Amino acid sequence: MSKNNSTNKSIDKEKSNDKKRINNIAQIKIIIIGKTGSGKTSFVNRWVNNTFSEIYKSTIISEYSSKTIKYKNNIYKINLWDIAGQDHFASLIKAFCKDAKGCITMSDIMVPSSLTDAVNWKKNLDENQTLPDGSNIPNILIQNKIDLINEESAKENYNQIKAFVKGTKASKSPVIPISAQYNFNIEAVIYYLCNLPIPKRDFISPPRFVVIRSFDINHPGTEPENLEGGVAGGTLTRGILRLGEVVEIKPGIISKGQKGEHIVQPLYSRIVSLRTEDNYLIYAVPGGLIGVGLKIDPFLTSKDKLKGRILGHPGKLPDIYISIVVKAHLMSRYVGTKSVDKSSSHVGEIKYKEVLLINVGSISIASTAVEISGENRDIIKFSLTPPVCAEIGETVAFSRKLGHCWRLIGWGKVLEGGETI
Ligand SMILES: Nc1nc2c(ncn2[C@@H]2O[C@H](COP(=O)(O)OP(=O)(O)OP(=O)(O)O)[C@@H](O)[C@H]2O)c(=O)[nH]1
Ligand SMILES: [Mg+2]
Repeated sequence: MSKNNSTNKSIDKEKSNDKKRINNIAQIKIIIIGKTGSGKTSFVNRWVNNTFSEIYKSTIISEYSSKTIKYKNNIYKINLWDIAGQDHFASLIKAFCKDAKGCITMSDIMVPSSLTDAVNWKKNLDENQTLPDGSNIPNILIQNKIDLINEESAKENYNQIKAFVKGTKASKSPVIPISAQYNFNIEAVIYYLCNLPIPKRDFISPPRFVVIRSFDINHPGTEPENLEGGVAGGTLTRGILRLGEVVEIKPGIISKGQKGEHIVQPLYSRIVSLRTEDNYLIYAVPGGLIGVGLKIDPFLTSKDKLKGRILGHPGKLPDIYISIVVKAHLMSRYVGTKSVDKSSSHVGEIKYKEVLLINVGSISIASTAVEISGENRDIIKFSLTPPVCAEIGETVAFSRKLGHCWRLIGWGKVLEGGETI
């Protein structure tokens, strides 16, 4: 047998072993949304750590936790993304819902308006993300804090919710009453999540890792010879990343030239460690949050400097654009309009030269509408500052500034990239 043949066989064997090990653990990404104070973080803390606090500390942006459980002879790793419930965080949902397999919308049984909020949060989610087959992300509607009412009122409340969601998309969501405080019915929610159909993960395409955070893990004063390279934290949306591989990060270092033009310098490095919050890995697959240890100068990764970048195999990443053309879909009303005058809650069209915030991958960037065309004036060219690495067909979300807050006004698909760098 030739040397090449035996090498190919051993690669095939390794691939099939990988597949077995990968398939052994089902990764389930769940996002938790709903009104501020409804008990999202309390639910997570109760299930993951079996703790509860009466002291209310509102979540800022989002928190990630996970727990691995065995259910019907299968192992499930449930990755929970607890999204801050305050109105002004609603526009960030796009950054967190990618690849979500299920959703929990939380309502507070004592606050009737939290139910309307839960339904609006889910609408916002559906407008930003679907399952790969185009269907909406399955949802569970939770009524939390049922310890605060008696059994009869709880039943009555359940019936009211069913009547409220009848005829809406939410009517198919199971309604589960719980008490995060008294650990009531939490397991029922988790078992429901384990029964969600497992989406197909793509292990074949070149890897695409979205950087959500980046760090310098060295303590101040560490001797140069003991310095560890920079670390990028984020999520792998497709493909497999392996220890020891050379990777490219795009856009790398962005700076400005003498005429104010953007200059992008690509970054290449080798993966020296891969880890989840509780394990070191030899390879990483889509799902969950992963830390990728690199050989690059930790200064480049400090203070989230790489946030919003894409990491993958050299030469296999999308282009970097300073403008993109998007087909836009605008919502009819603003989401989370509590602080907005009702008469002005209508989302008007995007105007020429208007500055919006665009969410691409995990980054929000300022953008100006520089060309508007199409029969419905929905084909819009945006100039971007700074440039981004975007994929044709990728979904982006737009927010408009109202008062002091950015409000989600719609989403769109990237039709083509404009100028590249
Ligand atoms: N009585 C009772 N109180 C609860 C329960 N769950 C949560 N709380 C209380 O409700 C308050 C808000 O809980 P959080 O879990 O922080 O709410 P949240 O939805 O994460 O809020 P944001 O992070 O602002 O979006 C806290 O004071 C909790 O102690 C429950 O089951 N029963
Ligand atoms: Mg919270």
